[in-house]
Amino acid sequence: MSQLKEKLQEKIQAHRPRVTRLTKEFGSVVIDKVDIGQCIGGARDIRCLVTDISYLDPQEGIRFRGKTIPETFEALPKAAGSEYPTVESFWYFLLTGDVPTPDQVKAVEAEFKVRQQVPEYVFTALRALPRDSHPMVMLSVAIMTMQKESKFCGFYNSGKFNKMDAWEYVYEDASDIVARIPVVAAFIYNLKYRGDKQVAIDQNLDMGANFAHMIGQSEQYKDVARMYFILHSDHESGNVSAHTTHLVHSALSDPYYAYAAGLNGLAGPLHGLANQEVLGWIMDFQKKLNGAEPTKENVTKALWDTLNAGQVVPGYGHAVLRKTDPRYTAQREFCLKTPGLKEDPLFKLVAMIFETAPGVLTEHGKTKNPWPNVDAQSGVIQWYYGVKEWDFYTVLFGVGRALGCMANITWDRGLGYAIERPKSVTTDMLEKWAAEG
Ligand code: FAM
Repeated sequence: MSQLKEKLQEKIQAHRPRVTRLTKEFGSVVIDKVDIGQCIGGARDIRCLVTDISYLDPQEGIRFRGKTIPETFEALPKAAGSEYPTVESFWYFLLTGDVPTPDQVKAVEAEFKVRQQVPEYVFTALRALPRDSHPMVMLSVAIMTMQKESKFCGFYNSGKFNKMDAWEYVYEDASDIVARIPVVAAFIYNLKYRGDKQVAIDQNLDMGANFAHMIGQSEQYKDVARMYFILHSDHESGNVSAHTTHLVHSALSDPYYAYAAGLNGLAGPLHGLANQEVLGWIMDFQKKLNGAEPTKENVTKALWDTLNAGQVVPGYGHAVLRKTDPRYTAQREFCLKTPGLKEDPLFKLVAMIFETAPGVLTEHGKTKNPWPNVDAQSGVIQWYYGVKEWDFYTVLFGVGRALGCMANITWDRGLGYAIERPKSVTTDMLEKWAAEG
């Protein structure tokens, strides 16, 4: 058993009695109530999910295992020659809640090198798809194609399945998916945008650095990849991709089925696809400017044009957050400290939208949160480094999100969470309860 798996076993075993006690002794303690608005309005704010991987405070933003984004970056061992941690060290941290030692990180890196071999049939399947398929379709298909590798499914069908050990097989699948997904993403990028010019894995590089290498990127982009994958990993469990993954896995569908479903949710424009939409919005705006300088006035007009056309301003608003997303801030700070990037015209335009959009959205008066979310900033960095194919941006999100979703379902099985099955009601019932007050 690997060091990480052993540590995880220890943590899961220590945690199980807490859940048993809560269920047995305190199962009827009320922690929320539901109104008609929430029932019709997407279950907003209802407390009915549990996860210890991350927690989202509306004012403060995300905490991974109790740490804010700056605290997480500060605490974790860094990649060689970099001020950013490796994705592998973050994976250890998300799964166990412990900051790993450099040796523990090395062990995960070595484990990922073994796991990251993607079966050749996955590439054959991807090449058989129409080349103009959206890259999120390709990513989802690749994950589904690998389902036949599932160790969890094998365990289930072995006749020896039991609830206590099931998490170990989820952990195996989860680790395989996390290790392989950047390799698949790089393959898709090279297939779609670089004439199928494929690059072999560099066995000496950590996950983020190897992804940069495989898509033909610069030394600096290695940190971009590390930062990007970590920032996009988890946002507690109610968001569409995390919740879908949890829901599908709750039926004991294996991690491949579950994460492909999560990715399909991430591909929606109100969720992960928003970063692609942001770039699309900006490019349309620049086209309309026809060479003129962007100003506060013309940005304001463009924002109102979007709103008056009944569309949302992509990259702004959030279901839970009520302040600027710290994932936006982390990326903005990266831009500000990177020579060249802070003078980049696209960065300046995004910064001007940041100055303008909250006021416009407040005046518009609909959104509960006029501040930017993660997607408002992420495309700028990719564009600057030459990853200009913006329909690929959600794939990058999907690589990062695998970390959170896979850590979550490993724990779901460790703690034996039930199949999810909320209750539905009819409109007649709602009207009856409404009349009764
Ligand atoms: N532009 C215009 N209108 C907006 C808006 C925006 N950016 N954000 C919210 N609204 C509207 C929303 O459409 C709703 O209008 P109706 O009452 O006519 O339906 C109203 O404001 C109230 O919505 P809310 O309660 O503030 O937000 P929701 O919780 O319903 O939705 C989002 C949250 C994220 C789906 C929504 O803010 C949105 O559509 N934002 C733009 C898309 C985006 O950036 N998504 C990415 C979210 C991100 F964090 C992620 O998942 N990656």
